[in-house]
Amino acid sequence: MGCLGALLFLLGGLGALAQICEITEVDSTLVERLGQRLLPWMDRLSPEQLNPSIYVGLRLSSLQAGAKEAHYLHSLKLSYQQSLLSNDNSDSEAKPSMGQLALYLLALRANCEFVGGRKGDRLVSQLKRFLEDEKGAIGHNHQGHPHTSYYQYGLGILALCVHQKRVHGSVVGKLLYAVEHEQHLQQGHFPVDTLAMAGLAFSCLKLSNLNPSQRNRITVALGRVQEKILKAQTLEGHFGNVYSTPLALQLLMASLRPTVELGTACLKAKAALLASLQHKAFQNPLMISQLLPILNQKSYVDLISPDCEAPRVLLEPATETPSQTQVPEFIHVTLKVSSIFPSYRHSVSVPVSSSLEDVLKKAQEHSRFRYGTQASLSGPYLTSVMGKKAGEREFWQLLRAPDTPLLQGIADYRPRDGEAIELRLVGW
Ligand code: B12
Repeated sequence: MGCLGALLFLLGGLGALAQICEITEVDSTLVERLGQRLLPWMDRLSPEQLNPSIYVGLRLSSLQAGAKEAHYLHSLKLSYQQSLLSNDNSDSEAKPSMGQLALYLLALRANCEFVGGRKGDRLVSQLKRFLEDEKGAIGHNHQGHPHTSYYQYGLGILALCVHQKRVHGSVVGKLLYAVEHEQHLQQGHFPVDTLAMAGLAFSCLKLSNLNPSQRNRITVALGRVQEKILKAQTLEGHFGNVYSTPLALQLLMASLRPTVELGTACLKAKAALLASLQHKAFQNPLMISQLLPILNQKSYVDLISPDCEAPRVLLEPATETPSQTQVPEFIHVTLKVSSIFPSYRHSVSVPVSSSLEDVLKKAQEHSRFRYGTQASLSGPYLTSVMGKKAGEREFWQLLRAPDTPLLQGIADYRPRDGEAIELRLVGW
């Protein structure tokens, strides 16, 4: 055992190990800059742009947005209640998904509200119904898949749990089974994010003792989640990738099984995360919303009993440095699509620092390229290419040729000069 090991052992003896995975002493200017990036998104109040995750992230952070924050919650309530409680099924496309309803319930809890009353009860029933449907889709023999994902399934259980609403043991049982037989989660593309969300749901159930008959199974599954996440640590220190690390840390922070190995892994992850922050890797508001809680030593599990009186620093809008108007420099990016016939390949010229979305737009204007997107909490999601829509359990994967999947979506990724980007239809 090295110096660090000895220190951790000593802390354990003092009963302080529960805080072993906390990310403390992060430069407050760095944290404020992250919060400032959320502010412009809080002015976007149209139903497709409202994002309950932003509200949750801010409330669990050390920062606050004053009146803007209250107004944002008000808009969330209007929008979610209207679309979820209206009996009008004509625009069912626009109705929030199970995961979005779950995030909305987390947002209410982040404001120290318990969902209740006639309207609240209807929302809880809807979420329970969603979970029952998903349980049906997974099937008795666990051969099927949820229509959404195990990520949203875990999120749904977590949201009900922080509101102290019990879900049937058979619903929890499907998530337990998926973790116990990890091929179900491993097949997916982002096992660390999914495992972390399942683990957060289990932690909540365990702490709230809502499903006492499954207590032992939940404890074992939590241990397994922790072990899998630790195994997924990269040489750099991230759990999975840079963007799964915040949720992984939320889970590890809420861990009830602190060990020396965990302490060492968390220190490494903290270093990797701080390096990513310096490199401005966190621009996407959803990603920032998952990161801010851990920089304030909080996780979604803290929504069991949130501290709404905790002092938080008021965010001021970032002061913009006027950019000098220069003649834009241009870069060339090659766009490839081989999953269709005839295949497509075209080089596009765009200004430096254009997003991949700008490349797609330019290609659409100047060639036979066509694409379609759908708004999501992470930004525009690519749904179709050259008229071909991704089917159920398929998606248009973004890759840097020849074979490196991108870690960002079309709105955030900024290709470099000479890069070739492939859009590939794959199963998940
Ligand atoms: C499940 C999932 C998927 C599924 C989604 C299908 C489904 N029916 O669920 C699949 C495997 C298809 C997928 C694909 C991709 N994903 Co994904 N995905 C997730 C995951 C685990 C959960 C998303 C979710 O359900 N959220 C909850 C619900 C309530 O929110 P929602 O907005 O309504 O959910 C929808 C969107 O999230 C959308 N979606 C999923 N992934 C992505 C990624 C981007 C960039 C966008 C704009 C939308 C989007 O699908 C969800 C279901 O409709 C998150 C993990 C996380 N930490 O958030 C990663 C995550 C969001 N994905 C990520 C990435 C990078 C991608 C891809 C760009 C990968 C690639 N190289 O192609 C593609 C998207 C490409 C495209 N066509 O635009 C990153 C985003 C990082 C970032 N910087 O923003 C995350 C954080 C995973 C990670 N750790 O790297 N994903």
